[in-house]
Amino acid sequence: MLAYVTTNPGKVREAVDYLGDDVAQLDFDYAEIQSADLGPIAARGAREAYRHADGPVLVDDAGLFVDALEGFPGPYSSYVEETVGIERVQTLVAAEDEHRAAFRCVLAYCDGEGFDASPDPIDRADRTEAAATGPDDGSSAELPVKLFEGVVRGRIVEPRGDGGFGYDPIFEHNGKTMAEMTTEEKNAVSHRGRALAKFAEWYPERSDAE
Ligand code: ITT
Repeated sequence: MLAYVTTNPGKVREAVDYLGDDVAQLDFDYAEIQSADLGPIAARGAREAYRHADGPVLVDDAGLFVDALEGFPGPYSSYVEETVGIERVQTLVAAEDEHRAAFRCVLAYCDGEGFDASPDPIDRADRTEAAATGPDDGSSAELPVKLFEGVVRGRIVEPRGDGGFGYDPIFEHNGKTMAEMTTEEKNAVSHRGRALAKFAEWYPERSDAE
């Protein structure tokens, strides 16, 4: 059983729809470090969650990156959704000439073991961002983490649709907002769906080897 680490039930719905019942939510709120990239945040979270769960974990860190706002809210998407709200993000972007944006998702897998060389990025905690987080507690900084990334491009529009979660009502891709899509339709094109596809291709070999 693989623990999908998130406090967000919307993410779990999409992960279970894609990966099936071999995954279960682990409602664990890991510390999110400050970084302009999602990778180091997810990697650090995966190490903390692995220590907590004592078994294989998959951490999901995502965000909305608006072109006209130099990628804002990016890694701060959760805080911005809670404080400002998605309607005001939409108003802010509507005032700009450029409405294009990207959703990004990084899945970080950790099971305490190392990884063979592969095209997917592996975070060994030797990044400068990791160094910037200050002294680690020393117990797991060396744990390798494998990262799977997915991106979808679209544009910010007035809210439409009741499905999905978070910024979905204001993010349009191919004429539909993500809140107007079923979970399956969203997974077929979304940042999370693309990251899950990469993970799902790799994971069977790993779990067979256990
Ligand atoms: P966890 O950290 O516990 O997983 P979270 O919702 O805070 O839950 P993130 O930090 O990854 O997760 O989310 C960043 C923000 O982006 C948050 O406001 C989400 O609602 C939003 N978000 C993430 N994935 C999304 C998606 O597929 N569609 C719409 N909004 C999404």
